[in-house]
Amino acid sequence: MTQRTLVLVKPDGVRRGLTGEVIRRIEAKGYTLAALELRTATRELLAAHYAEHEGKPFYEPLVEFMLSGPVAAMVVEGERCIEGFRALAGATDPTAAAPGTIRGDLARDWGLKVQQNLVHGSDSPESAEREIKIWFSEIAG
Ligand code: DAT
Ligand code: MG
Repeated sequence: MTQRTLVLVKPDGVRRGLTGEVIRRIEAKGYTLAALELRTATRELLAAHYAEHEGKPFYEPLVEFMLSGPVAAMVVEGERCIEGFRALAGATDPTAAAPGTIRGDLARDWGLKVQQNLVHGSDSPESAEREIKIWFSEIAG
């Protein structure tokens, strides 16, 4: 089942020069890029993107962090790539993320800043469809 998923290299990843490393891992896995753009998010875009987390204690710091610099937004395509990219990314908490994963190898907990975990990947087909519409309305559908 070929799927599309929304992947973001978050501002920490772009700042640290890890965009290429994330893309390398995606391509090495056999997935392809259907869209790729360096972009500075807005509060409105992030409110839509992170709607499920609104009201949680980490929501405001997360949004501020996501506004702190450009993100590399991409649509990744491939067989079961939604689950597949989540496996490549590793656990949300970079300290707990397994070695071999993007977060496990490259991210660390910068003092309770779990949000600085380098990448985002959609967590379900419904999320992927919703998020691709938010970030890449021109190729959604
Ligand atoms: P994921 O990015 O693995 O899908 P999520 O959707 O639960 O994780 O949360 C979105 C982001 O919010 C996550 O990448 C980092 C941040 N976050 C989640 N839980 C957090 C927490 N307990 N403290 C601080 N930031 C958190
Ligand atoms: Mg999530």
